[in-house]
Amino acid sequence: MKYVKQSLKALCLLALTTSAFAQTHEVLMKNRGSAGPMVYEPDYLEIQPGDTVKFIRKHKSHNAASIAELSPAGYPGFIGKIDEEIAVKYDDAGFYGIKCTPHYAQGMVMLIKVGDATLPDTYRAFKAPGIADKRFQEIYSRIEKQ
Ligand SMILES: [Cu+2]
Repeated sequence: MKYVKQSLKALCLLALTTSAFAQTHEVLMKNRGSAGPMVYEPDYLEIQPGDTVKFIRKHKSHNAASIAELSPAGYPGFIGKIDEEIAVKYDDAGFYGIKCTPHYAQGMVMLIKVGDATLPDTYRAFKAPGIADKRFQEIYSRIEKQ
């Protein structure tokens, strides 16, 4: 019985440490993917507050930058340099739009959901340039079906 109790205690400790560990999620910046040319893969992530997203340079001439209109109020945002592999930590719940600065209108965008959040109506109403709008609307309808 003592052994069982100790095992349970160990299991609980393990569970606690696991959930306390922030994760790092990798997103590839690519010239072409399954969704067509100029993509992030994946184009949608659900992460927990404290997690980090790392943008990996699979192909050249891309970056990752926040989209002011598709960020929670007060978010300072960031702009990665071209070909820079940046790691961005997300502490606050909400939805965060990401764009590749040179390929924004070509639809190189993605969306990150942090923690518990509801997609704001302003996101859906916002018209991103070129193909980016179509890709965002497609991501939104995918979220709705979940
Ligand atoms: Cu790009």
